[in-house]
Amino acid sequence: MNKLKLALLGGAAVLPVGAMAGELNLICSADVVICEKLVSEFEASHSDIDVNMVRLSSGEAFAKIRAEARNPQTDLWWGGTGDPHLQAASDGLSAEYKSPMLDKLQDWAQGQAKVSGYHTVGVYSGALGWGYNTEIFEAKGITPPKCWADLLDPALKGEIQIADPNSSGTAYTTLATLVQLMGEDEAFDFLKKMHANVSQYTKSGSAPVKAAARGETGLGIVFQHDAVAQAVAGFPVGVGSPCEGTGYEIGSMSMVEGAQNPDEAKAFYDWVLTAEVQSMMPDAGSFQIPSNASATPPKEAPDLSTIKLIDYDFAEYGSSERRKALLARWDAEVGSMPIE
Ligand code: S7P
Repeated sequence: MNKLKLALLGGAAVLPVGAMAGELNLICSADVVICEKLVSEFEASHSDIDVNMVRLSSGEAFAKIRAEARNPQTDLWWGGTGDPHLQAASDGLSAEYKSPMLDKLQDWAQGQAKVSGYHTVGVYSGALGWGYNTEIFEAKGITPPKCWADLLDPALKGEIQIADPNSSGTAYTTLATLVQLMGEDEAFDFLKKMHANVSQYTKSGSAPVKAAARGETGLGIVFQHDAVAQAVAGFPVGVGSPCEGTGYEIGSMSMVEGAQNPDEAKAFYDWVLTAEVQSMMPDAGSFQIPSNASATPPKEAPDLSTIKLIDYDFAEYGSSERRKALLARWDAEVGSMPIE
C-alpha cells in the first residue's frame, strides 16, 4: 500500500493538494514468488503507484481479459507463456505499445513484439522438459526418461502429473510442441497413451514438479527452469530434456486495450524490461533467460544452446483458431478420459 493510501486510512479522506495516488491492476502469470517480488520492488521505486496484483495461470489470464473486454478491469498482463498473449493480440484484447526499452531486448523478445504488431513483447524464455524425484525413481527402480517416448513406459503408471492446457500455458506449450514434433493425430495418440500414466491434470503449470519435489508424484512435465528451481531449493529433483527435441516459451507481457490506467501500465512495462529488474529474478527462485540483453542470466538457468529446441511456430500456435481447435480436441479426446 502506498503512502497516500495510508494517509486515507482512519477516515482522513483528504489528499494533499495536487497529489493523486495512481493505481495499476496487474495480472501476473509466472510463479507467485516472482510476482510478489516484482510488485514490492515496483512499489518501492514508484511510491505514487499502488499495484493490485492477481496471480493467474496463462490460460486463465487470457479468459479473464477476454471476459472483461467491454469493461477492462486489468491494465497490464505480465508473464506467462507467449501463445495466449499472441491470441490476445490477434483478438484485439491488447493495446499496441512500443516501449523505449525495445531495442535493449534480445532478438527473440523483439521478434515476439513484431509478430504481434507490437501488442506484446518477450520478457523471458525457457525450454520445456520435466522434473523427476530422484529418490522415488531409485526406490522404485525406474529408469529416468530421456525421451518423450519414454513417458509411455508402464513403469510410470500413476507417476506423471501435467497441467490442463486450458488453464496452463506450460501444458498448452507441451501440446503444441508434441503436435509440431509428431503431427497432430500422432500427438493426440501419444497423449491418450500417456494418460494411462497420469495421476492428475493440475491447474497451474509448475504444480506437477512442486508435487514431485515433495514426493507426491514421481515426475512433472514442466519448463526445465521450474524443475531447476526445485533442485536449487534443495529437493531431490532431476531435470529431463527430451531427446527428440522440445518446445520453448517466450514469456510475454501485454497492455490491455482500453486499460483504465495506461500511464501506470507503461511505467511498469518500461521498468520491468530493464536489465536491473530482470537480473533480480533468481532472487525469487526464477531461472528463466531474461529478455534484456544486458541482464545477467541466472547461472542455474538451463543453457538453451545445449538443448535440442524445435523451431516453435509462435504465429501458428498463438493464433486464435489453432489454440481454440487444439484445446477443444484435447477436451474431447484427453481431458474427458477417466483417471484410473
Ligand atoms: O514462473 C515460472 C513459469 O513456468 O510460469 C509460467 C507459466 O506459464 C505459468 O504457469 P501456467 O503454466 O500455469 O500458465 C511460465 O511462463 C514461467 O516460466
